[in-house]
Amino acid sequence: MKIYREPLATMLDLVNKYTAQTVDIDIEQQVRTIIETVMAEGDEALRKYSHQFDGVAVEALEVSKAEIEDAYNQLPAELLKALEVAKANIEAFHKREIDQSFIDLDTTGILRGQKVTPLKRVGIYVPGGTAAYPSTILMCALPAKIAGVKEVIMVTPPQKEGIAPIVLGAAKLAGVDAVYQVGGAQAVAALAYGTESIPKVDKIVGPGNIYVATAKRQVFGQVSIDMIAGPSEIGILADETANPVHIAADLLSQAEHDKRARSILITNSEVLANAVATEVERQLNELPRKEIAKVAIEERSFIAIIDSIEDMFTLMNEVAPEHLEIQLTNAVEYMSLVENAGSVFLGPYTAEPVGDYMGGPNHVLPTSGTARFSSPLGVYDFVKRTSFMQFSKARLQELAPHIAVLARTEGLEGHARSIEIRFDEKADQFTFD
Ligand code: HSO
Ligand code: ZN
Repeated sequence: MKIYREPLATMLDLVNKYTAQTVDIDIEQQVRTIIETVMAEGDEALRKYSHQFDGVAVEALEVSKAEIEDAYNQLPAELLKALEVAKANIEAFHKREIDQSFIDLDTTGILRGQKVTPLKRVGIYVPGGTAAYPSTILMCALPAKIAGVKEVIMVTPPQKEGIAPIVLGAAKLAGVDAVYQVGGAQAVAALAYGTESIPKVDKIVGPGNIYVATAKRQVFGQVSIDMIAGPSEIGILADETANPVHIAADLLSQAEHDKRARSILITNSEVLANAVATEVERQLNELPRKEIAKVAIEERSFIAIIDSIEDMFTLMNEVAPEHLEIQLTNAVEYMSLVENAGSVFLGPYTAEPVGDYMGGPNHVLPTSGTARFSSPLGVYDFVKRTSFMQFSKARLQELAPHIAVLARTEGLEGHARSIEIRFDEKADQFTFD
């Protein structure tokens, strides 16, 4: 693993170079065509693309309730137990995220407030193959259910041997209402516009490959989306009190996700930096997914040695990592220095995978520096707000001249009259005759 010992300014430049994003025009165009075809041809287009891209001839797009029930009943006991523990922890945390409606009655003659309403129907995209993680199904569906979403539906690419029973079992446990076997950009198009079999949704959430991500970007506006999730990242801030064997394992835990994953250690200890680099090499060779993790470690990851704790945080805030571990003494005291991070893991025993599975907070998190402006997936993603107000005649009269001035300044005479006419005696005497 590369070790840098450079001034802060040089390291900040290096970090920016790592996070530059690119757009692939060719994929943009292919996805646009797929979306237009699904809009025009509906289910027929979904079957055609499933055959072309997944090599599967799909009859019924919806997976039967009996198949889902069977899959759930056949979950190995140990796995079912693990999913149940995860569910309980995720629910306990996410219940704290519920947004309350409010009414403000503080001023006589004025009532105003905000009503929070759940989205009616949402769609979860679950990738196919080995990236079909049951944990992600819980992370997406449970907050939606807690928010009060009536219908949570799921799409996942068709498989020759049928959708994996663990995916279907996890979907049932998470309260998913219907599962459709369709993937890629065509599935996103179906969720956004609806087809004969698949109802259109208000929001699409969940991770996916570049085609899914591009499709989500293109249908945004027609529907809402959660975020565009990139490869996993972990940032670790540690000093000489941290254990290099643990830190190396944590860096590798995210590196094994993807060749484009990124693992970064920032430390003020040269001794720790060297020990972690050696440990990463050693543990990497023993990892079943070493082919993937090796590329992520060699091409996208690094260790930076920075002398002051403040500067360590400045650099990490520039990285804005999806996951941030703080392995410093009294870790929680450093939360005030954290500005940009998806989810923070404090102290020596909060290894990142605690959060991937069952710590409670969500694991669908902002990546690629987007923690600068966005948040973990949460209950708040599945609701919308509507504001309301009511004014008495006297309260309106106080504001009337100010409204009229602003309206006329904007050249909107009709706006001014709509207010002033309420104080016009002739209008008051109006009768139907
Ligand atoms: N670390 C991944 C989530 C995940 N890990 C699922 C294991 N399963 C992105 O946050
Ligand atoms: Zn993970």
